[in-house]
Amino acid sequence: MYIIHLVRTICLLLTIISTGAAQVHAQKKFVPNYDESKVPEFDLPPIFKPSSQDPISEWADRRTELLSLFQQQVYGLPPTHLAYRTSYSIVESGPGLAGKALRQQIRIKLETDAANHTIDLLVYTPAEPNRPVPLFLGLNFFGNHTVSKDPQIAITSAWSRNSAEKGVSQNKATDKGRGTAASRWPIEKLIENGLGVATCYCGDIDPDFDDQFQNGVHSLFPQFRPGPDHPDRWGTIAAWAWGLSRLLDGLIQKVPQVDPNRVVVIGHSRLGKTSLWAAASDTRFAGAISNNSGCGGAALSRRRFGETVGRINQSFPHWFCENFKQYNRNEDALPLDQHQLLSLIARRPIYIASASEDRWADPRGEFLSAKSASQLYSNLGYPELKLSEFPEPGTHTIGPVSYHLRKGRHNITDWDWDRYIEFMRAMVQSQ
Ligand code: GTR
Repeated sequence: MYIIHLVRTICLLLTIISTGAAQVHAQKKFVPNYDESKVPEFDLPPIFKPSSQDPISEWADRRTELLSLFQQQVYGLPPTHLAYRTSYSIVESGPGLAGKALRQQIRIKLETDAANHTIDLLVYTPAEPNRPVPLFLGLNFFGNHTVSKDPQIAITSAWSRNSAEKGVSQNKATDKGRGTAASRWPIEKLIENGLGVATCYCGDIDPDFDDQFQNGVHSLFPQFRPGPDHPDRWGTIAAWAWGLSRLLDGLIQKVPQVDPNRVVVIGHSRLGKTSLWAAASDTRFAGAISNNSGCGGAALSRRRFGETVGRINQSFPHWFCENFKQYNRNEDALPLDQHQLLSLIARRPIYIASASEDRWADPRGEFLSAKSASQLYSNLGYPELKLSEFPEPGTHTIGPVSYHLRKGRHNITDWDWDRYIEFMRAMVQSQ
């Protein structure tokens, strides 16, 4: 009797100890690696198919293969096979920037038998352009009304993250948010340079929280909802990218002031991951700019420097598709890496931008990815990225593959935009 009791007690103690250890393990605080000497050795998966005899002429097939791998394993498939109806209306237009610009607000209505959903696009173009202008198209974080103090800009009614600084309470945007992101959107400078700029609140396309894909554009296609049984369906980044394509449709349909062949998609941080995926998925975008996009954007996942695949999937379980979670703490098993995402945008120009203090986004990993993709551009007959080594802060180089390392923190600043204007000019001149 005594022995049985003793054995039971020992078993119970062992269970308590092991459960406790598992909990401690699960709750262990994530400690990012910022030590270059601790970056593991790894082999990058090749851009060209290794067995190919003629990789350049087979590039189109290889590209299709890589695109489908990214869809299935990282961002998730968009519902390209499902029908929807679209209508566009210009809900407001008028002079902006004291008459230097034309402001237009376009409502894009998407409808299926299940639901309907609207997205609001804000467009500024020079007041009287001689010809259709090149344009930067990018999503914003807190609503169109945050990009400028212009009182005519409609305040979003979509769910917004609470923020005293952005004037959001109870998940509703208010007047107080007007112009609070203006430093990130130098509209006047772009207009003075003869360029257009268009933006839309990302939450208008898909609110940025984990709601099991009930709202936003996901609600249009309930039969295509992602979930454990459908681990390859679109997450929020793919939904945002799909939304960017719908905005491009709207520009083409309703804004003759814009040259549809010169729309460059731009984004900062999570929206930089999105701009890369949008340009990879939709070849109508003339080029792409990724500003500090980091993990799941331009940075190489295998480096595990700063934010990692496991960490991003834990913090933002809705951004990527379910399949991407297989690679949490298991990056070497990834059948691809982010330099191949950049390769999908070739031959169109790309700009990868880092900031020197933005270690979380792994600036060196972003550079190495751009460097590796630039090898493809060179094989396709374009000049390679001019930098051979990770450069000093303050360095920039413009070409078919452009790169800069701005001094400073995670942000998008005037210094960045000055380079993007140069990039746009170079793109126009090379066409
Ligand atoms: C961070 C996230 C990054 C980046 C950033 C942002 O919290 O870890 O991947 O996307 O947010 O979008 O500002």
